[in-house]
Amino acid sequence: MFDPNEPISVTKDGPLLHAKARRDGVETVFERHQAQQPQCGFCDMGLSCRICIMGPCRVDPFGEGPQQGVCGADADIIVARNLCRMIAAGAASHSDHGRDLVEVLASVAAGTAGGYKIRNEEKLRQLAGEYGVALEGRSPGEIAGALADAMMEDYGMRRKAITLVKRAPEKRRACWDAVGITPRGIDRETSETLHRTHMGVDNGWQSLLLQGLRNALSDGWGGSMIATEVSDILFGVPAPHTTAVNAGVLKADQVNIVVHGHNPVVSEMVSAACQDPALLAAAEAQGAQGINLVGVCCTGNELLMRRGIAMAGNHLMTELILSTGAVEMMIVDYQCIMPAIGQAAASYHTEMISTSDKARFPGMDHHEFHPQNAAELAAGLVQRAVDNFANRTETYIPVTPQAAMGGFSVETLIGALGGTPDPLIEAIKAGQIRGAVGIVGCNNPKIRHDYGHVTLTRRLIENDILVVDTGCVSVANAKAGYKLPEAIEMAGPGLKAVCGSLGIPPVLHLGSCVDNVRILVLLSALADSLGVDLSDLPVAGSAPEWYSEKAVTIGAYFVASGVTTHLGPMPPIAGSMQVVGLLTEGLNDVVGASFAVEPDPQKAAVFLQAHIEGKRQALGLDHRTIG
Ligand code: BF8
Ligand code: SF4
Repeated sequence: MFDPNEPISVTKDGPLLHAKARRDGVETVFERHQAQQPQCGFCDMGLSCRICIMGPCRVDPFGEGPQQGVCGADADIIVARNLCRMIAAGAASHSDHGRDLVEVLASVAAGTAGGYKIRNEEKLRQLAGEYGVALEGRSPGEIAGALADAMMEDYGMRRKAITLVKRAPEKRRACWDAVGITPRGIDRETSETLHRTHMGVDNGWQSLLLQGLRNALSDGWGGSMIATEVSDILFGVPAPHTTAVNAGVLKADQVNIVVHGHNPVVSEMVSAACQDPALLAAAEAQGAQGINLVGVCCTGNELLMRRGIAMAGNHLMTELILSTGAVEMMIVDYQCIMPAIGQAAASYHTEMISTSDKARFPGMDHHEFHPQNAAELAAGLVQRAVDNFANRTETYIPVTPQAAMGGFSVETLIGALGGTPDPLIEAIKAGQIRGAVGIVGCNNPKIRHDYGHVTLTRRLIENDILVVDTGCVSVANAKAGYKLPEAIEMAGPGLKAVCGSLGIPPVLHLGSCVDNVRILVLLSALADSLGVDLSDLPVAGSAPEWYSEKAVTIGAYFVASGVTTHLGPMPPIAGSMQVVGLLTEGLNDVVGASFAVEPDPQKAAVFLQAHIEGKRQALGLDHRTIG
């Protein structure tokens, strides 16, 4: 476990701002984590159940106490049910985010969405084609309306399979059909998981876990994919940008506004308002040199990907950046926003604003964004942030920003390769690039902040493995300097040569957590070009510091898609060796991939390398012996 006597983070800004927060008497996630020790061992192993009120129950892992809950559920059933409920919650979160975007798309089509518009007609037409929407003689608005309707049907129960599973290689779809885990409807799978895990429904731990995989697939190839694609239609397809990261992106002489959360529906409107000449003039009248919008967490990633907007930090930095005293306003939507953050802000002049009808927080002012009022509301909030500049006292911004390159969509990546994935495939076949790993997910105070991400990434690129990242990992790696074209100097010779010739860094930022679907689409293009299944590719996933239910779902849809995935923290399944066995071994025979758990990123790098070399060998490519 994390040692409280060591610095909380491998970053420079983290420990400095943590010390400042402590001087200011602000309690953070690190102190609260410490105060929770020791955490419950039953829960940690997945052996406690509070699904019904005959309980709560727990199973004794040492075999001395009860081995069944009041209803008779044993360790295997309890562990499997708990894990499936985590997957359902993660899928619901991403997919509900996707639903919000579909609603904005429908409002744009109806002409009731204020400042939103279709920014990328090409993507609109492409998606509409995939959904079988007629294009002939229709305006973009009409196509958008029909597409939104068709996407809404994916959420329901009218289809045998959600539409975008068609994007997966044929062999993968055949595998899902054979196992019976092709997702039918996005909400349907989440709802069925909750049904099956109710007391007295599905008590087969294997059949429960298969439903968990189907539910996860309904997110990866459904709700999250819709979230990403509709965001691209409404806000543009990301293209590479140079930007800046770490707490140093806050500016002592400007009005600083931070957006936090996940849905670009809010942050894009705030971004537009920050460029309003009248508001910029108001800022100047307050003595500020401008309005500086920065992001944290995934809504920041969305802005960085499309607009090159700077990122102040990831999950464990969200409270700490407030201790700079330089934030006039933080505007949040939903997911990963700690309920304590309003309390941290109360020690400073920072105004905290919540915006979603489904997410309230203590210590925040609530101003609900809807497509109809978003532009006006965003402008009003930015004005309020400008006015708050006058209340600022001293600021403490102890670092200078780190430059980074972000904004790699599948479209721009394949564009950079000359319009086809073939050059990447050739580099893999030739062994210059051994394979690729998608490193994704969160921070977790159980692990030194960003240590898992940057250590694993460094080891992989040194060994000629291309890294793509999303979510909070992407900020960690950007802060470490891995996202500049010059970072090829840290890479092995083959990766250095390939990235050098393309002018790209060895670590590519693919976006927010819903954007993990970009990885699925990219891998499908590679698999189709090679004529193989996703599980044959020399690739893997990893979540070295994951904390959230969404991350469990992402890991599960990666594995169900054939991508073996490493986890840093152990999921709460150790109470059932049957469940552990199925997830870490047995799934190889079912979906051609499995989970691996290894908290030490150095050892995880060796495991991932060995996995990639094993896949190379199976493909008949040159391979190395690892470990
Ligand atoms: O969706 S990586 S801590 S911010 S859950 Fe959250 Fe994890 Fe960060 Fe984004 Ni994803
Ligand atoms: Fe206990 Fe069974 Fe109820 Fe769970 S579902 S709380 S194990 S009685």
